[in-house]
Amino acid sequence: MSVEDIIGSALLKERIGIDDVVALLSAKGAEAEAVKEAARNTRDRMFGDRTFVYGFVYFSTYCRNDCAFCYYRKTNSLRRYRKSADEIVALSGSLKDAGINLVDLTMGEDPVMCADGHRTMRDVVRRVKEEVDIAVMASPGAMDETSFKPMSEAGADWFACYQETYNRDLFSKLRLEQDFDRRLSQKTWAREAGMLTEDGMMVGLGETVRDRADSILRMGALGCEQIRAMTFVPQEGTPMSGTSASTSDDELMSIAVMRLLFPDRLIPASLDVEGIAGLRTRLDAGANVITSIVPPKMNLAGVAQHELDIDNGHRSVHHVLEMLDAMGKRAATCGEYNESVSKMKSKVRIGD
Ligand code: SAM
Ligand code: MD0
Ligand code: SF4
Repeated sequence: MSVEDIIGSALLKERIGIDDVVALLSAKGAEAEAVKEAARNTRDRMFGDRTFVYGFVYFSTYCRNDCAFCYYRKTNSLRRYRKSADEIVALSGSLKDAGINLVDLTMGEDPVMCADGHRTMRDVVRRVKEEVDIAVMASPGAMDETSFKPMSEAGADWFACYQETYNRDLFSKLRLEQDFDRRLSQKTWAREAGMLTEDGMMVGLGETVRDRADSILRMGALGCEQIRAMTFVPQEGTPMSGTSASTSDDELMSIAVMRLLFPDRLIPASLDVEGIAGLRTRLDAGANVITSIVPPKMNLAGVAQHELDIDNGHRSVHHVLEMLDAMGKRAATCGEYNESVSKMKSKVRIGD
């Protein structure tokens, strides 16, 4: 089938097989633009002019893991920080006041926060929920099955844990000494505990186009309400520091294909890859959530780009809202966002 025909089938909600997903992801030039245009129109049809905006609070950069791609892997030497619960509540409150819809509470697998069934992390979630009254995403890495119900009861609306790839061999080279199935189960355990879930894949770390197509289909089938693709950014001091950086083209095609195949999912445009310069291209590929909005001058880091555009304020809520306005879009209100969350929670999908 031609790319045009595959787009047509997707719009008619016909089942798209992996060969066709590979063809969409491989589209170039005018055909690639047609995929993105169809994705953008689908996004507009599903979500109108509203974009969801997520504040990012990377509250502890300590980690017990040694992921080959990550700046914060335990064997990298860097100055780490752990924010106090009071600081996290204050940061979350100021992000809410500035207009964000959700706070993404993210950490490395910090042994202090993970101890005793993630008790300290959970206390942070509970305090943010009670004192700030905002939607909360917990991104603590992998947890034991018994920690999910308490995390949900503490007030986490979302649980994010990215598989990175569904190619098991590649996974074992990236997430060293980590178990593929345990990480996959995170999404199921979170859903069973009543949370919405986010899965994600990384692009540009040695996977094939077919691997990407497979990851997209698997993430979709798993039923996660939010799915993402992020380009790998090589990090100093890691085994993958010498890997050449990719352009974001493959990420943009992945975003567009996810949107075409799974029209109602939330799909982020992360500021953590190319900073604010990468916002428009990602929204134009069909993303409907802006993530990794970070307040300046608070000594908070990004993940893939730990400094880019943070202290100059370009990843601030204010600047992002200005950019959205210039693109003829608007941020959703918290009321609108919370309504979407309630709707999604009422029909949590059980994966097939
Ligand atoms: N530590 C938790 C975990 O690993 O699940 C949560 C935070 S982790 C830093 C969040 C995600 O950032 C990873 O799952 C990965 O997809 C992404 N990431 C980390 N390093 C990256 C890099 N160098 N380039 C692009 N994305 C990266
Ligand atoms: C982002 N830096 O949204 C964040 C991070 C963790 N839940 C999200 C990868 O790009
Ligand atoms: Fe730790 Fe997450 Fe980085 Fe892996 S990706 S080293 S778990 S912070």
